[in-house]
Amino acid sequence: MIQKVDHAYPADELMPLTCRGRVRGLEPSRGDIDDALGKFSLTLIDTLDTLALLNKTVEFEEAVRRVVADVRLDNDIVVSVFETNIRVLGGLLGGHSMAVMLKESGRMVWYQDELLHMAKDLGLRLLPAFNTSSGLPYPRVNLRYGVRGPETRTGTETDTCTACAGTIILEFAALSRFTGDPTFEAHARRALDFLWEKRQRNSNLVGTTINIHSGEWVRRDSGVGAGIDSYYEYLMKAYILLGDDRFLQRFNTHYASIMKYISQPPLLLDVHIHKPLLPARTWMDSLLAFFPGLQVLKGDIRPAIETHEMLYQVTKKHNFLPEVDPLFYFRVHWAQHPLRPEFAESTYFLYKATRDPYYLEVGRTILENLNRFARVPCGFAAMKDVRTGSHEDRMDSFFLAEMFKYLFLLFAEEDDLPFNVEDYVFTTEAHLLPLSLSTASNSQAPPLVNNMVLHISDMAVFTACVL
Ligand code: DMJ
Repeated sequence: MIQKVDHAYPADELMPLTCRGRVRGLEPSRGDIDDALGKFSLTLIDTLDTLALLNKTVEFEEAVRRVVADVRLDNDIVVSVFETNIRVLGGLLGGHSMAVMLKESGRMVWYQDELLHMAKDLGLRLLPAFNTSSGLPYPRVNLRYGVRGPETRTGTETDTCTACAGTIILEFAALSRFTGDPTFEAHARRALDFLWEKRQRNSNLVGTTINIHSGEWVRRDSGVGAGIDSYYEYLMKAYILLGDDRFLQRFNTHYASIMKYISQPPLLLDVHIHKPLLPARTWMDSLLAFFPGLQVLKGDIRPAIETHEMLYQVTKKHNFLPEVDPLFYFRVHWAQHPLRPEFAESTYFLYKATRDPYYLEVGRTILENLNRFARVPCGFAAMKDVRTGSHEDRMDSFFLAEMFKYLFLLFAEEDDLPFNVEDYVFTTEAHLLPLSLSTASNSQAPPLVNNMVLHISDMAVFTACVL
């Protein structure tokens, strides 16, 4: 089913209830969510490396040909810098990594780095967003006109979320190292340096949104979910991919504060950055479900197991993981659920680290619930309300990019995989970037202090020792 292009192509997303493509401007606006849609066949690009991982080599090759032939990146359209970076730039780079790997094994001999050229074109279109005195990117950019085009909204915006500004380094560093052009990595490093400087110095926490000109925190609540999540993820993974100790030190400093103030095992509850003992809210958003997976990478398995187990109980109660109020018996706070993959992601990483078959059981529950409650004739539909089981005509591209990938990986035997996944780092959108990039030259980057790469299997050994 995965590579059928019967209903939506070349639209950005499939509308699984009406079996049509979602074309921005032709459907009623959904506000910010639509900023992921740039009329660039988003889902196809986001799914490229999933196809390769699932051994769908013929379909992957066909999909690459389509992307190269059909996709335009110069549309007069305003897109989210964050979403375009993680889904489209990441998708092109993950696809490029897979195509190179296949070419080395004698397949796709026609491939001449076309996806990488497209990635560079897209990277150049995102760069105008970084033209601020702080180096933090504007949240949106017009693919054709940058931030100063006919669409004035982009260049007058003042705020962005911490994750939006801090989730650039993996894709931009990979782009720099694949192409030999250091500009991209330098911009991403500058944004990360600025965020680090602006951390609240007593709590060592960051807020949820920041003024991109003054560097003032606009929202001073702090958690590990929406608005901040992948900033922490990218500090850790930037260390893994680039081997630069400073990213690990920053991650560890933040992590100690998270465990001191935000973590109340098994819960993770937001606090104020200036008064970190003061709760900022009582409900938990579903994006924080990625955090146990990040804790596995850190090697802190016990709290990962505890939080994951709590999330599993919530999933069993509501069939999915909506936003819930833990202080009120995990009652639903916000009932919508766009089939987010974070819980499956953490389940995979915990299984990888512990090899405990319990996590396969968890994976089966996720799979059964998807098939039972979300599967519709043309795909998988987002839940409008997990309490009633009603659907939305929506299937976000991350469903194929992440959910499929992590569930496949969870159940795959080594022989099922076309390559060793431990040679790659997973971006926040689960795109695969080769760890060999850590030694690729980038003349602007500071010298590597420590080029050690941590594999999940090393973590498992470590875990076995601490449990
Ligand atoms: C994905 O696009 C990425 O994982 C991102 O970091 C936030 N979450 C969505 C899916 O929920």
